[in-house]
Amino acid sequence: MPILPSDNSALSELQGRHLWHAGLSSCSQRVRIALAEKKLDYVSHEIDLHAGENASAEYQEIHPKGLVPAMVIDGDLVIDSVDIINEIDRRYEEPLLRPEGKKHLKKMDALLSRADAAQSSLKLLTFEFLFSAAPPVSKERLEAFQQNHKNEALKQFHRDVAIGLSRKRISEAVDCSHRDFMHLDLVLSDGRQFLAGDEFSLADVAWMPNIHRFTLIKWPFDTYENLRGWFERVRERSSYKIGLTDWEPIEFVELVSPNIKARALIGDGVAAYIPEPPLMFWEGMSCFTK
Ligand SMILES: N[C@@H](CCC(=O)N[C@@H](CS)C(=O)NCC(=O)O)C(=O)O
Repeated sequence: MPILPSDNSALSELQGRHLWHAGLSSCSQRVRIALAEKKLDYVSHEIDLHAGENASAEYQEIHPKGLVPAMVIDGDLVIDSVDIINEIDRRYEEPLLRPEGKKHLKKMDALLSRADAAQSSLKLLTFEFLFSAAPPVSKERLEAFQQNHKNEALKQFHRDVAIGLSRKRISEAVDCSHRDFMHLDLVLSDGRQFLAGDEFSLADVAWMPNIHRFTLIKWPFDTYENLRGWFERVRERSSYKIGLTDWEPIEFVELVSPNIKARALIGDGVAAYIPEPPLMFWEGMSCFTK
């Protein structure tokens, strides 16, 4: 159900497009890319996740799970990035970001569900390899988050991160991501230009931030040749700059990059967790459906 019923009258009275989002959030990047593809402007409400702004009472009245992104379009609240980009495409048809024909549409939807399911691995690996390369969040901030946020699963995740993620969880997340990348590589192996066919679609929008994120943590993409070629193509689009890199805090990326490289050099980078030998094709099934 993409449009959420909301008791918040301040939201239902909002006209136009309003987006609550964060610069480095991959789910927010999806939505900004879709908006850029459609050349749609919006009122930006930036939420500083690092400062724990998503734990404020005010924000939790907007997004019931206290996550970003959330979007209001003419008073209708939509959460979950895949639902938001679908809703944007449904409301604003030009250019249409879905292929024609039921069969292709079904394939695009499957790729969108897979991108949605990939979020938990992406998040875990982001905290493990990207955020851990930055100075730690203060104890006071962690405690305030635990006190103020109502999303128990999210709070548990932050507690797990604070004490250190287990090798098993890291390996599982790496394994799931590797399956996804093999699957995407296979999908592209028939020579198509984009994930759902020869036209750019929401499937590309959904996966662009994920591949970008894994490049930041130095995931070795050499073995997925088709996927690498696809990423080279999509990163040329203006929406990649407008929706993604323009919002990425460059100082943060520059700060963590040497630490990520150093961790890789001592043999504990993300590449060290990729299963060896590579999984077979038939094992490229999503972790979500397995
Ligand atoms: N399924 C949701 C996932 C949203 C989500 O996990 N958002 C992350 C940022 S990408 C978040 O808000 N994290 C807050 C936190 O870790 O405190 C979507 O696609 O929008």
